[in-house]
Amino acid sequence: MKVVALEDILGTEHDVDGGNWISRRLITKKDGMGYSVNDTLIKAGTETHIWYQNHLESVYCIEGEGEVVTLSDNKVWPIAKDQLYALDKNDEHLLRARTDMRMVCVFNPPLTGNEVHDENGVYPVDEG
Ligand code: 9YT
Repeated sequence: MKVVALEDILGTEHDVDGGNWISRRLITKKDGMGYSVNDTLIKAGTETHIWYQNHLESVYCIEGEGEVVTLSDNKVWPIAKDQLYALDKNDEHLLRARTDMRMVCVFNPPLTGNEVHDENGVYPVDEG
């Protein structure tokens, strides 16, 4: 059993600034859970290209609103507080934040904790 407090993550290497977003990595690979959990803030007015080719991600919005555009079909998915979207097909997408958004993000396989997107919006495979 363990308890992780957000305040203990702030200012550490697991408090990652991705530009359009700030991701606080609460549970990472080293915790041995088989998934990772982030508390992520998305900045109002931003659009982020994301394509997690190596991870499945569920994203639960607990504050704010915006939309996701899936690029395979150009479908627009409005997202608001208390809604979760699951990128169950490694979907390439745009994330647009109309307001500041706060998201709980779960990744399988787990993030090591320090990842930022590459130029294609991808996190690398962890070979470790
Ligand atoms: C919601 C989303 O995918 N934002 C990008 C950051 C990423 N989810 C993270 O590492 O927290």
